[in-house]
Amino acid sequence: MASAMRLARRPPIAFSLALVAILVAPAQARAHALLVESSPADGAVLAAAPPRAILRFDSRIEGQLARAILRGPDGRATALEADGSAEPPDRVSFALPALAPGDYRLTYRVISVDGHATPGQIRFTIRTEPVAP
Ligand SMILES: [Cu+2]
Repeated sequence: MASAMRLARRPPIAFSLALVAILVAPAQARAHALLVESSPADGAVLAAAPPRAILRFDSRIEGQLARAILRGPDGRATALEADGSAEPPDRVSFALPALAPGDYRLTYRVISVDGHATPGQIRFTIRTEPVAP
């Protein structure tokens, strides 16, 4: 009786494999098209408005399918156009409109070549220009 209960408590191999698959899957899902760097960098405080935002990933992305939305200090959301078929395949750039000083949040979504989507965001601040003495 006691040995039968011990046997019943031992997890079946299929269950163990399923558990391993569950533990490993999220790591694999994160393993592609991670943002490596951006310009502006996340959290950057800039003295002047940048003409474009550039995102670089750790793998190739489908540049044509990249999307981004910029929210500025007025709260308005502006859809940005991904530009640059000439970009290296691991990056995408977005032309920015003329930006007033303030806090900005760029929300992006890119598709890696294996079809997985990577969403994310970067924040940056354009300083108010100092008054000339
Ligand atoms: Cu993938």
